[in-house]
Amino acid sequence: MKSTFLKCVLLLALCSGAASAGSDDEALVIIKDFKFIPQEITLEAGQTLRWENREKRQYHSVWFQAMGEAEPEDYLFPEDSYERSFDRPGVYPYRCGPHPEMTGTVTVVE
Ligand SMILES: [Cu+2]
Repeated sequence: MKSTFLKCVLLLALCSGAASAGSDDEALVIIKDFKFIPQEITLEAGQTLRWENREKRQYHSVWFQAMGEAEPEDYLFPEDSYERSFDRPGVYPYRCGPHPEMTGTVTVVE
């Protein structure tokens, strides 16, 4: 009797964990006050990350310079967003084009 109850609790815990991971499929980075928030984010391979500019006026960009990519010509103005998915595990640092002091890191795990 008691062990059945325990199994149910365990199952519930497992299911709710899986459900929240599933519904949280799109990860989000907010750009505000010249910062990427959170500055470091961890994704699972295949997940999509979305950056949203929530400044009042300031534009920014998301530039994976360390990956050898060209600086994006399209800036993210307030209320703009940018999405990118990451298929391979690794550590991907990025920066803002116009503001070199604005940096962030995407870590992708299996
Ligand atoms: Cu910026």
